Amino acid sequence: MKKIAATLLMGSLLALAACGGGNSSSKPTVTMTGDSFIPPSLTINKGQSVTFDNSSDTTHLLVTGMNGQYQPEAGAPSDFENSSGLKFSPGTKMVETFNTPGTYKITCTIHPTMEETITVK
Ligand SMILES: [Cu+2]
Repeated sequence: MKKIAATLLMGSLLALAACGGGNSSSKPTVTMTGDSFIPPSLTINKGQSVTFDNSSDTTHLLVTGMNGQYQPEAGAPSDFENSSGLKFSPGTKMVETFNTPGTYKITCTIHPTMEETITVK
């Protein structure tokens, strides 16, 4: 009798552990250093949000496009869709949602070497 109870307990503990493992718990984040994005590319699902985290001590102005040049990209979050850019002061974080499948390039008008590719499936 005691043995059965112990077996049941072990079973439910294992089930809890499996549930709490958290497969989808990692939130997509793009971190800005002084002159680059980490990681430089990211694949997400339609409707997912990406946290843009400027943990550097430099201001970044993000737009869609490449090589520091703004280029309109249909379907990208509207915050990136203007030539003046989305301003990230040092220490600023913003969350942007990608609702339309596609491949989006994001660059910084101050640091043209910064290029991020976000693929939305
Ligand atoms: Cu920058």
